[in-house]
Amino acid sequence: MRYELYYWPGIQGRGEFVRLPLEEAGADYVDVARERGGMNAMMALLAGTRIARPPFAPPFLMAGKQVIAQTANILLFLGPRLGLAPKAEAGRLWAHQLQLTVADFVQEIHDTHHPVSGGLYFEDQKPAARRRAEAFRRERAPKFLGYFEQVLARNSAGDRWLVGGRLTYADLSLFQIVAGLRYAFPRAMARLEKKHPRVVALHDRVAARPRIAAYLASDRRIPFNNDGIFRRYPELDAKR
Ligand SMILES: N[C@@H](CCC(=O)N[C@@H](CS)C(=O)NCC(=O)O)C(=O)O
Repeated sequence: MRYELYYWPGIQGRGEFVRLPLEEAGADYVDVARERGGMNAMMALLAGTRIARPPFAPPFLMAGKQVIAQTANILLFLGPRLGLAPKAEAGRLWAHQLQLTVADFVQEIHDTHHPVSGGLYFEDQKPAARRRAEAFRRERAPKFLGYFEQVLARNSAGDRWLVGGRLTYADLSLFQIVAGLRYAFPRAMARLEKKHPRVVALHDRVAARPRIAAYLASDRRIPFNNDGIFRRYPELDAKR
């Protein structure tokens, strides 16, 4: 099966949570909008009227005739096919539950620089962004990271992975969260990392996996930049 991923070509964004499992599994996939003519193809699908079950927004995945959108839903679909989800239903739901929590976290990270509207420039919502980012750094980021730290600590199969004793797509997403927070909030994150050693160790474990390390070193990994979810605006980070 050749998967077709449709996502904005210049950013990691939410698409990265899908790229990582495809890369870890060595799956056959095309990052369509990064190919010649691919952006037109994506826009045509989004604007078109032919798809009976249309996606609201990228990322979306084409798998044969199926069109699947919503990041967590794409991963629910891909997880078992890529060997990155448990076999039993309870385990699959647990991985999905964690992924939905990642989605909430991602939205709150996005809202630090776009607290009023995604349709406005950051420059047009700076005072609100400063307030939102401060609350994020002080309350929300510690709450989310603390939650994932606890999930690791309570895992009866050990604290290497979030779900049971094997890597799942949820671990790849938590890796991406840590990498992104390091980029966006380097000062706040340096402090937060000390309180979340299991989460940081999981990040390092994922980064060291051969296929992930090769991907991160390749030009398929788009560098972080200030158009994505994780943006480096020094005024939104801690002062020191
Ligand atoms: N809940 C969706 C959110 C999708 C989403 O917000 N996609 C962004 C890019 S990361 C987008 O293009 N949004 C366009 C819009 O909301 O109008 C998911 O997790 O996939």
